[in-house]
Amino acid sequence: MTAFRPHSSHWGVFEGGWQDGRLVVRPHAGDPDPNRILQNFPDALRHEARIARPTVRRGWLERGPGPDAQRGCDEFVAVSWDRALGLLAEVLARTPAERIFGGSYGWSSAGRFHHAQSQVHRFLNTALGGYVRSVNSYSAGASGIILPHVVGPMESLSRRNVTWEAVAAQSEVVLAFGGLALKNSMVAGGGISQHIERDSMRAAAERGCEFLLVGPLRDDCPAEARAEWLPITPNTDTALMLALMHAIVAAGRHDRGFLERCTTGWPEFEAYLMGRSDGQPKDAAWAAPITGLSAERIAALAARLPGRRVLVAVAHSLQRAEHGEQPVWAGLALACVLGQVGLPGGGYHYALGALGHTGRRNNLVSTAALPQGRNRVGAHIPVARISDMLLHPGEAYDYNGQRLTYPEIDLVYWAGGNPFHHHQDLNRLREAFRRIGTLVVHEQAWTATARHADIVLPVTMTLEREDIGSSQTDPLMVAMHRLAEPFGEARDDYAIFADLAARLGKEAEFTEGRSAREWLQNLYDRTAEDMREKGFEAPDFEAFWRAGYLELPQAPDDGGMLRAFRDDPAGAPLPTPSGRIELFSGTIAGFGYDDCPGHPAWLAPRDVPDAASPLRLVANQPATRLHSQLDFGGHSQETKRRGREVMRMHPADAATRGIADGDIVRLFNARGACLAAAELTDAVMPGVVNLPTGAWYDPEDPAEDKPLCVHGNPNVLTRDVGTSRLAQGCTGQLATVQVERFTGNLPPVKAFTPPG
Ligand SMILES: Nc1nc2c(c(=O)[nH]1)N[C@H]1C(S)=C(S)[C@@H](COP(=O)(O)OP(=O)(O)OC[C@H]3O[C@@H](n4cnc5c(=O)[nH]c(N)nc54)[C@H](O)[C@@H]3O)O[C@H]1N2
Ligand SMILES: Nc1nc2c(c(=O)[nH]1)N[C@H]1C(S)=C(S)[C@@H](COP(=O)(O)OP(=O)(O)OC[C@H]3O[C@@H](n4cnc5c(=O)[nH]c(N)nc54)[C@H](O)[C@@H]3O)O[C@H]1N2
Ligand SMILES: [Mo]
Repeated sequence: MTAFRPHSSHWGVFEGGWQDGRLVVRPHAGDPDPNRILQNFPDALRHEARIARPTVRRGWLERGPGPDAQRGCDEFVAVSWDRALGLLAEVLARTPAERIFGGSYGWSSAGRFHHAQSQVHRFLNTALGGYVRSVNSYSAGASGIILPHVVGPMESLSRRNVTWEAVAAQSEVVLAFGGLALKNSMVAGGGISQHIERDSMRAAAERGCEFLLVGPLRDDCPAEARAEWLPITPNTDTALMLALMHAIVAAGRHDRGFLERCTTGWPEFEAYLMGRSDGQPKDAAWAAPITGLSAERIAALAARLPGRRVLVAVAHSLQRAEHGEQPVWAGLALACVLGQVGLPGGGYHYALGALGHTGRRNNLVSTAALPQGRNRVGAHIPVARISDMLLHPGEAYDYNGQRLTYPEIDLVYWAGGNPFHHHQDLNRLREAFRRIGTLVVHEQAWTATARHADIVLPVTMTLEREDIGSSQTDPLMVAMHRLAEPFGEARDDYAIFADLAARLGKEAEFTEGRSAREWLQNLYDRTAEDMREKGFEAPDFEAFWRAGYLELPQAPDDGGMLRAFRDDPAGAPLPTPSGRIELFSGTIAGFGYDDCPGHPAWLAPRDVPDAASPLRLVANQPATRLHSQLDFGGHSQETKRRGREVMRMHPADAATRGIADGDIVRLFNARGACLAAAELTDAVMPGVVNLPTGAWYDPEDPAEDKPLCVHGNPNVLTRDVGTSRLAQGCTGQLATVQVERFTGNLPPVKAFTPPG
């Protein structure tokens, strides 16, 4: 047994050592509730799915850059590093920065220096002058745009807001739209040393706090919360929120003082709510058939809320859907009607428990990040519009009050993300990638994105390099020691970019003359200096590295922006045009979008079940991994059945289709089809099926137009349309599908076998 050394990941701080030639991973001793995602590491480290050598697609090698329908079904040729980087430097040198898409969205790994997205952005800026970038996220595409218009920056609602400590001590009711699933709070970007959610919910429930879970899946709240489940038809939460507000106002139990003092636009919104502006009161009888909850149940729920310390929590998932802006805004309005905004344990929390970042205190010092240099290209897209951009260059579209035009792209550069995991309508994405000249991918493993690339460069896994792990919402800074030698010929992203920069005559600009170790020291020193300036002691780099950990000071739980505003609306106004919470927004109304009007509104979705696609698919975050990362690892694999991802459905929906537990099923709609293994459970409401994201896309015959994914990636089924003209966010959480028992010969899963 070798000594255990510290390392960190997005799903937890841990220590690793070697025993009998095998990596052993044990969670950080201080973590009260570690998770098993860590156990994906040992098998993944030397798995055959890892990329061993630089590789070039044969068609690109022989014919050069250009549109190619072979992309995704061609052969690959292994080449030397010198040849691969020589070819790449040549094509980069002759491609104008305005024609390079370097958005490179993705989570990559936890270390702050080897963070691949920062590396690729810095490289493109320093060596080439810039790139077309992407803005916003797949996580919070709609909320990231609407919240600043109506209340303030998203971080002030998610990361600096009501804490779990306050929930445990003070909340009386937590009304959780989309739940508070422990599987989700396992994860925090940059690393997490303490998973506190389970104990916080247990403490709150034991004190008598009521958790109300509004959502299609019963297990979106842990047993410790003792939650009451209100199974709601997906994408109808806005109707329920409106009906709750209607009932509270009709009973005269709304907090008029708060609405008067802290909001603007209540009269316009109230006229809509009560039906004076459109003739339709948004009452419980109206909402019942929309939401699938009875009018009595809605009325009873409304009666339970006023006068109590209620926290309205809205999950990210609600806004990753058509008109996703509305439940985010309507939830805020509901919290205003209840008047608890800014009080300890009450009010409004966006994305509580969606990640291990929310509901926490913030560090007093910031962790230095790799400087990214200056991007001289102004063009950008909302991140989820990538296929639209590649398929429709030169076309105009609406976004947040602007009229933008999709740029023409020749080369796409990806490091640290997996668009064949994160994007919707993968058949359309394949078509989009076939239009460009060159797709470059840095990857640790043969993901579908790598398989669709022209130049594939093997990179080290986090375990194979040193780094610093840290996040603004976790007090532990971790000296991530190297635990293994690089796989095959894999190199660090940094080393690859330094080599490329040298070939482009820009090495000094990119590296500033520093080795990776010297960058770590540089980043650490900036945090240490910040600490010392604030009166705290900080060891020098060598001492930090030897100790393995540094505890960072944290700010007190002061309730953040909303508390300060409630206490003094005039003295601490919100950063909105009125300085208040906007229940009617003149700015948004002024854009004139029919799919996002000037106040929260029920807008019936277009994507609703019909005879061809009668079931609603919930494509949520997976419990056994982060997105697609290390899907070939031990923990992710042990939960598959017959090698397939598991789709859960209600026994009643299974019975009418002759599906038994464990059967292989085919999910399909107009956009595509995939296989999965069925699990029957009444934790899923009738009419809904649940297939989480993250199973690697695995086309049975990649040469086909819309091949069957034999493994269970739900993004072959989801729609590639924006939330609205306001935010153009991703709508991948939901889709409509049909499901049938699969009776053909079961095709093998090839996703983890390297391409020939
Ligand atoms: N249908 C549907 N789709 C969704 C969602 C949904 O709810 N439903 N959720 C969306 C959300 S919220 C998100 S955030 C996205 C996530 O989408 P992504 O962030 O793209 O997903 P990951 O699987 O984390 O991709 C990270 C990739 O980086 C690679 N990687 C890890 N470390 C390194 C490194 O050091 N260097 C390099 N070069 N590569 C590295 C991993 O192997 C992996 O392939 O998915 C979105 N997609
Ligand atoms: N284990 C693990 N944790 C993760 C991630 C991961 O990949 N793995 N990804 C992380 C990332 S990047 C992000 S952004 C967050 C995402 O955080 P979320 O988007 O909140 O997470 P999801 O699991 O997609 O959705 C939460 C739940 O919302 C419910 N839901 C879906 N549609 C609706 C609806 O219309 N109404 C209601 N009321 N409920 C609905 C579903 O039942 C689902 O389980 O998760 C993070 N946490
Ligand atoms: Mo996300």
